[in-house]
Amino acid sequence: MGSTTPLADKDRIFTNVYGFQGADLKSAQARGDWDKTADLMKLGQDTIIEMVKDSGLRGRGGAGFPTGMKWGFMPKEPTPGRPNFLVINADESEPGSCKDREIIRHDPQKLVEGALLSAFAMRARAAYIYIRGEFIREAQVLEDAVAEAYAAGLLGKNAAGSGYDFDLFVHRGAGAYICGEETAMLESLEGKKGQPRLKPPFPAGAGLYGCPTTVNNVESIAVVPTILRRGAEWFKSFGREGNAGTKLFQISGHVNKPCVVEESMSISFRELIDLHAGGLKGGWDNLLAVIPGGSSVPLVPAEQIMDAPMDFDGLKELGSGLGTAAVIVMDKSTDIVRAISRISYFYKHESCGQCTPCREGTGWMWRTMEKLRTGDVDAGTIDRLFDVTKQVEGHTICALGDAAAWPIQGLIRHFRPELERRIAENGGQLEAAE
Ligand code: L3W
Ligand code: SF4
Repeated sequence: MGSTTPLADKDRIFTNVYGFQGADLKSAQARGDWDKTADLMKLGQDTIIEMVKDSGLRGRGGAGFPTGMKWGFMPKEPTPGRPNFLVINADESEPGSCKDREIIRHDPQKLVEGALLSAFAMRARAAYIYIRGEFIREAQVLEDAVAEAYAAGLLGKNAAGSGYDFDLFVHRGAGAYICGEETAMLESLEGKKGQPRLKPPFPAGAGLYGCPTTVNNVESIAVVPTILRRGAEWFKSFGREGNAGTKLFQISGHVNKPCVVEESMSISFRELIDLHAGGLKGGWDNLLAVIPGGSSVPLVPAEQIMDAPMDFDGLKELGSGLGTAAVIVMDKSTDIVRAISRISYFYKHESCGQCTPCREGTGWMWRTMEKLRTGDVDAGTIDRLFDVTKQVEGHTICALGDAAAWPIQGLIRHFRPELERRIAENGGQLEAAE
C-alpha cells in the first residue's frame, strides 16, 4: 500500500507543467530529462517491461489497463516484414480532459524520451504521435521538440548513443473525437476514414498496417523515463494497491481555482479540491455532483464523492470511474438535466455511425434528454430511456456507445426525483433546446 498523503514538490514528475521554464531541449535537460538515457536502455528490454509492470502503472487514457502487461503482448522477435510499432495517443478530446495538452506544451521532451524508452522496450523502431487536429500550437511545440532531439542525436540512428535506431513521427488528426479510440486512430494513421475496428484482434496482434502495435496515452509514456530513473518502488509508493503512482488531475467547473495538478493517486476528492482548486464556490454545502473522470463516466452525487479516493477502484465502487481524471465539479446552480443532455449531444455528434445501436441510440437518447429538460414526456419515459441506454451499452463496436449510455444512467440513478418533478410539473417554462 502506497501513500495517499499530498504530493511533495520533489516527487512531481511534471515539474514544468505550468510552463514557468522553457519547453526547449536545454531547459528539459536541466530538469533531468535525457540524463544517461543510454544507460537506462542497457537495463535491457525485458527488464524495462518488468519494471513498468512492477510499478503498477495503469493506462492514463481512460481505461486503466496495466501498461506493462500491454507491452508484454508485443512479439519479442518481430518477424521480417511485420515490424512492431508504438502509437502515442495525443488526440485528447474527452470533455473535461486537458492534461496531455499541458505535457506537450511545457514538458514535451518527457514524451519524446519516453517514446524512445518505451519503443525500445517493445522492439519498435518507429513510433507515431497522433495529435488532435485542433492542437495547432501544441503540434508545433511537439514538432520542434522532435526536431531538436534529432539534431542532438537523441533520435534517429544510434539514438542517444544507445546503438538503437529509432524514428519518431508527429501525425496531426483532423478533429474527430472518435479518432482517439485506438483502432480508429490506426485507421486514420493509415489514411482511411477514422472508424473503430472490431476487437479482437487487439492492436498488439494486428495493429498499424496489420503489424503488432501498442497504443498508449501521452501521460502513460511521459512518466516512463522517471519510473526507470527513480524505480518501480518509488512510483508504487504513491496511491493504493492496484492504483499506483502520481496522476495529473484536471479540475474544472464550480471551484474557485480550476487547474491541472499532479497529485498522489487515491487522494480524497475533498482534499484534492481544497488543496489545489481553492475549494468549492459557495462552500462545500453548495456541492451538487461531480463527474470525476471526464464526460464518459457517470456522475457521483455530493454526499458520495466527498471522501472518495480518487483512483480507479475507489470510483468504480461508486459506479463511476477515474477515466482520464478530468474532474468536473458542479454546484447547486447547475441544471443537471441540461448538463447531461449537453453531454448526450456531444456523443450523438461524435458517433461515427457504423453501428446501429450507437448511431440511432445516441440521437434518440439526446432527443429524449432534451424533452426531459422541460418535462414534456409521459411518466414511462424515464424507464424507457434507461432501458435504451442498456440496449446501447455493451452492444457496439467501440466504447463510445457505453460512454453515451453511462452519463444518462448516472443521472437516472441519482437524480430520478428531479426528473419526476419536471414531468409532474410539465411546466415547459425551461428554455427550448438549441
Ligand atoms: C490485448 C486483451 N490488449 C484490453 C487493451 C486495449 C486497449 C486497452 C484498454 O478505452 C476508455 C473509457 C473512457 N489483449 C486486451 C487488450 N486490451 N484487453 O487495453 O482497452 P478497453 O477496451 O478497456 O478500453 P478502450 O476502449 O481502449 C475506453 C475513455 O477510454 N474514453 C475517452 C478517452 C479520452 C481520452 C482523452 O481525451 N485524453 O483519453 C472514451 O470512452 O474513459 O474507459 O489498448 O487494446 N485481452
Ligand atoms: Fe462508431 Fe458508435 Fe459504433 Fe463506436 S459505437 S464504432 S462510434 S457507431
